[in-house]
Amino acid sequence: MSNESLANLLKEERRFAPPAALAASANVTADAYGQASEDRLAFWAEQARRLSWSVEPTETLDWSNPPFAKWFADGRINVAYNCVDRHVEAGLGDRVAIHFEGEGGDTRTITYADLKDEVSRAANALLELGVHKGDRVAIYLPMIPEAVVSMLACARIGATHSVVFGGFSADAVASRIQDADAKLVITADGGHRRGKPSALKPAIDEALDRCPGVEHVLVVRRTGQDTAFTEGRDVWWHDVVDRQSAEHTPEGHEAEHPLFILYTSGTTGKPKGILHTTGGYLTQASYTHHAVFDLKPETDVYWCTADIGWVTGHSYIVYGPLANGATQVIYEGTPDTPHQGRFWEIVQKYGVTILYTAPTAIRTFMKWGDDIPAKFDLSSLRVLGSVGEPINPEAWVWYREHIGGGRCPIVDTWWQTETGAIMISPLPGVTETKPGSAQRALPGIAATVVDDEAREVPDGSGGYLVLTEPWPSMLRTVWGDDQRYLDTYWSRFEGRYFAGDGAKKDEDGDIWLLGRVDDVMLVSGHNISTTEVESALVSHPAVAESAVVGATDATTGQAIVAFVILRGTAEANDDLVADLRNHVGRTLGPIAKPKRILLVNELPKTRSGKIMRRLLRDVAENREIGDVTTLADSSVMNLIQAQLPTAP
Ligand code: 6R9
Repeated sequence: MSNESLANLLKEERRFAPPAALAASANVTADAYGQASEDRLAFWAEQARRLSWSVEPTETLDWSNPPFAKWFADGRINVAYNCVDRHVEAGLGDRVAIHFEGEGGDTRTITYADLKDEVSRAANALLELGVHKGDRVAIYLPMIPEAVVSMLACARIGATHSVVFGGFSADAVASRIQDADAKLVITADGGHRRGKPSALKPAIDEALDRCPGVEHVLVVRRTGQDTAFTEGRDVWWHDVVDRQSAEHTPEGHEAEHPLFILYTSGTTGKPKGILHTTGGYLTQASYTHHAVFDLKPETDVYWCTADIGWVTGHSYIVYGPLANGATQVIYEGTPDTPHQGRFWEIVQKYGVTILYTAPTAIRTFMKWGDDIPAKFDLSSLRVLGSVGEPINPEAWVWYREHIGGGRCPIVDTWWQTETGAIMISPLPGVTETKPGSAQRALPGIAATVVDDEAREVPDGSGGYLVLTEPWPSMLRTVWGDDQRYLDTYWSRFEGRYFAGDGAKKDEDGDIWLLGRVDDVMLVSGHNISTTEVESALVSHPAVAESAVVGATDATTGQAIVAFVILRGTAEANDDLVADLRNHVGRTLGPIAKPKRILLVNELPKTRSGKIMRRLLRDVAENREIGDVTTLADSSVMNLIQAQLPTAP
């Protein structure tokens, strides 16, 4: 990807300085960069001291057997104690930890004292069900407080959790349970989605036919729908957890004890079980949450809209915010139930000050129209975050104006399941932000962009994103498959972590993410990133969202095919399509003009909102559609195909 086209395409010149008041009282100032670069390990050792250890570590990093890292290896720590008990012991038991908002409007207010009792009861219940330190527990739950409680209960007793998205099929669940060899499954009768109860337990019943290692299923009653029970195996949460003692003494676990496994699908092959451990993970999850969101736990109300089944839910709903004593909102449902202003109603109701969401959601809100958020009081907001995909500059500016009232800094946070915590992001009180760029590695993190030969590219050029130093919350391996860990992440470039993302550095050295390298297109010998063509399309006033793929083409190698969703007000016709092609040509240059533009109402997305371009490539190349099991809604592909004209 040494081509000039990557570097030169998008010109984004808007700049936004941090608000003066925020800068003046920011948790982290520009000094942190200097301090960390002077002595990176001392910097992380200091961040580890933000936590309470039962045995303070004297070692920071053991990198004697790279790339198998050990952080804080001689320390002992209990993650649940750090997320719950220590706040209660500090006299903050009455502080709200979770404002839970059910989709149907039912609510629960859970203080840190309540959470401590509930996590302790659940920990005692796990022990009674025969779960011991080192065992694996699969969690398949909707977005309800019991999901948080279950994860913390596992962490408390040293059981390793594997959370599986509540939308995955029985097959996907079964393969993950088998791979992790889980002993217990925690699930619910169902959850509320789009105004209806949606069953979960039947998928577990089906999966468990193939998982003989599972001894018990602990079932939360959420919807009250009819639920089949297998005698001797299945037990209700309210029967087993509620009668337990609220006393449980947390033991300090080894810093490298496995905290969780989280499966990431990748594009091919069986899902990889990404393994995270205890002390380093919590250190970086907690520090980055404090630094990137500028959390003031006494006054902020934080809301991360991610699902718990995504790494974002692990690090920025459960571990980071709770370790920092945050008050947060957890919402069960979808953004348009019962109406398209639901998110803004929640921000207004709870006075949310920090909002962390995904570009896919922001583009959906753009499509629904500016008038919807305008009906609500969003003046409590002060910091806005984005995660999951590159955010198109136009969506960034829309987020800033229509949600942030033009006053909130936006932190575009780049990271992965594998990195465990945020790696590249602006700091809200420090960075002059640029729409569409994640900008700079955080203090203590080393990232750069290299070419095919592993040479660092000069400013103004593109290539592959790599991480050049180990970091505390890095994955430790692929569960049960060290070789796959080496092959996937550490063999492309000697001694450097290969993230699999394309990126460029601008003239200031700031980093722009360009999407997965698998998605980069090669058109007449030019590398063109799908992200940049998509951003050019989204910068047209008629476009809400787009997905771009390269389809095999006899003359140009690949041809650009764009799938476009229009904004609510735009009218679809041939003139508009011609105008969109020309708009891309004007913005990026003639080489980037899509050969075909297809107007659609939906795009295929994973449960964390990432566009699955692979499936669109199948459509564009008139092939049979590939594996759709990780789609949020597997019917989307039928809808798209039904809408399309037959290909020329
Ligand atoms: C946290 C998370 C990781 C992949 C990553 C990249 C994309 C995430 C991004 C971003 C551009 C950002 N990604 N954040 N791309 N800008 N701010 O999403 O983890 O689900 O494992 O996905 O998501 O392609 O490599 P995960």
